[in-house]
Amino acid sequence: MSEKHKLASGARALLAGAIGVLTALAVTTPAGAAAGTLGAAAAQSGRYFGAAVAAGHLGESAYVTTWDREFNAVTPENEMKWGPIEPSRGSFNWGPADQIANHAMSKGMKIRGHTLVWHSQLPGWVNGNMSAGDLRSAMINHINQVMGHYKGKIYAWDVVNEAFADGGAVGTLRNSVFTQKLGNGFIEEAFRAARAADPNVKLCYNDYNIDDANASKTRGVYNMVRDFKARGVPIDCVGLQSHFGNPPANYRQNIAQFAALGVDVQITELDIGGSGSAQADAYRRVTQACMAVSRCTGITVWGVTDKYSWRSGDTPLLFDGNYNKKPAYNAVLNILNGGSTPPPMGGGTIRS
Ligand code: 9MR
Repeated sequence: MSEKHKLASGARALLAGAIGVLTALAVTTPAGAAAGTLGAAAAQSGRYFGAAVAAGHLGESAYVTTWDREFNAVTPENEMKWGPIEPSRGSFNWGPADQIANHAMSKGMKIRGHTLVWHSQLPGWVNGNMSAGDLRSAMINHINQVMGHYKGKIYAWDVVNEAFADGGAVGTLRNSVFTQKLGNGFIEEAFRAARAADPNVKLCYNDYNIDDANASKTRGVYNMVRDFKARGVPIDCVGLQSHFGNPPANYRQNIAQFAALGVDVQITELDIGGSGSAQADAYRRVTQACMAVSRCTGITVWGVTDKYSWRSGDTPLLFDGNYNKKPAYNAVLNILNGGSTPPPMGGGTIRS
């Protein structure tokens, strides 16, 4: 090889090395470098950042593009609920839920399964005319079939959703067909059935208005989780839905107190009404609270864009109706990237 050729091949090797390094940097995003999307930023601390997605909007390219670009997790907004997925007994409508799940898997996203046992969005055939035995076998079959269909594909299931009452003494459950027929033990029965159906998925209890560390509804759920842990009833996580006006001042302490029981905490349906810097500030405090507790494993916002939110009049999400990033988006991204503006620890109201 001539000197000139040696030089040229040396330069090529250097260049290849440099490209290799650059590629590695681009793929792994080293600590300290800011990631440009919510999912990538959350992944730096081993967390996910998800959105609730509805199959009915998947034909809208800006919707899917925003989902794919920004989020590394998804919760089907309605498609896995008992009514939509088992509209008549033993006959399952997998199509819309599969559409979301297949898309998510093709992008390597985590999927939160929502939800197996909930008093709302039940099919008409689940009702008070059933005997206790019949309702029990319908519930267990539902858990087996749905968890079986998605075995190996789901990160965490909301096994039971919104079982606690908003008022009454600590620990009071909401009156439902489940409490009426099966008694308060239906929650435990559902969790035991879920563990048997799939031992490898995280099993969550999910609810709203359990964000204030001292609220009586929160105490009820806390006591249940502590009791489940003490008696070996399977439970792996608590979902704080977090449909806010404002996060309570003790939100971080609340996350920490659940985590201390030996469960993960996930923020599962976050949306915060408002706009501009006030909304950005509230989102920042929520994100900081999760980042402060190692067992807070991820955040899901309850929709991609304000225009399709269940409370769209409150403009509660991170992207406006035209998929523009809002100030709240930048606030969340900054905190996920390790930004540390101290939060004003003001109080606030909780949306019911
Ligand atoms: O966002 C969901 C909306 O499209 C449905 O009409 C509604 C039906 O009850 O459920 C909404 O999602 C709820 C979630 O499943 C459970 N927590 C409260 C959410 C907002 O109502």
